Amino acid sequence: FPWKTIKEYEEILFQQYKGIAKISINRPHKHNAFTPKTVQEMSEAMELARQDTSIGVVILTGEGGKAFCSGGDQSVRGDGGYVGQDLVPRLNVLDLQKQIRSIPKPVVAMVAGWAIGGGHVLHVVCDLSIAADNARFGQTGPNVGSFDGGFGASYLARVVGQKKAREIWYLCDQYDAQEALHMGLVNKVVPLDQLEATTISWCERILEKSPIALRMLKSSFNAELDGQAGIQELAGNATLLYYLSEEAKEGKNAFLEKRKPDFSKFPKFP
Ligand code: 2NE
Repeated sequence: FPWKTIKEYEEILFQQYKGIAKISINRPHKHNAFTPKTVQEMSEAMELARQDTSIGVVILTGEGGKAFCSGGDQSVRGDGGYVGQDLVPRLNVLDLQKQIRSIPKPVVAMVAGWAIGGGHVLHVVCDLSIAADNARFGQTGPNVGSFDGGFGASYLARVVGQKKAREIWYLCDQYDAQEALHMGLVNKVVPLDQLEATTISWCERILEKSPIALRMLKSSFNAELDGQAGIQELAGNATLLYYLSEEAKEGKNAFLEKRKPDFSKFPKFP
């Protein structure tokens, strides 16, 4: 596919094809483990994809065909988090998880090879996951002295159920693509050589749909789980729709024209 680079980064690729943005971790020598810098770059790219009105869907993936992401880079894990060039320990991947969930456009995980640890959680929080037949899924936290009790636990349990989520975390087993499909952890499994074509075809079908309907649906799915923050997202979309109406414009225009607003012509719907 003729991907065009949107912006050059050191640890990720950020590309566009039609209305699809692709954010790809580019550290295949470490199975795409992330450092604070990787996450900071992904976070910036996700924000750019959010702000770009020509982009309707985002693919999250990893380069090399052998790994989606193997979680936090253990070689830069220090006391209190993962240590970047500024020597400050961070767990900034948690902010990226929230961004993936709140960007008002579908995010599709395109998973080849390992989706492990914090890398597994990244695909879990995506709207959809398409897996290659070589994909392998699992958590490792209790093996390596870590855990993700946020979306990595509670949202995983919403996806696969409480018993399975507890098994995934307590045993740290690895599951193949068919097992992942069976437990509802991924939407589709395809041969590795068809992974990108299938993912793009799904994205193209999404791009044919009404962007506001998709945005409302995403925030509605989130609102059910995310409490006050989820309601804020959904309500923000209601405000967006209201601003588009003549009724809301009457309020703004009246203020600017220094007159009393006349809302009498607007229906009081049952
Ligand atoms: C993924 C797995 C099972 C693959 O095994 P294998 O045998 O296929 O590959 P190998 O040889 O282990 O990995 C290839 C290279 O990538 C590095 C390895 O060290 C190796 O490098 P060399 O020895 O060739 O130099 N590598 C792989 N994953 C890495 C990592 N996460 N950090 C640094 N280097 C890594 C196997 O590689 C594996 O188990 N990897 C570790 C998975 C893991 O435990 N991740 C961290 C979980 S904790 C987390 O991500 C987290 C959290 O719990 C909470 C908040 C935020 C993050």
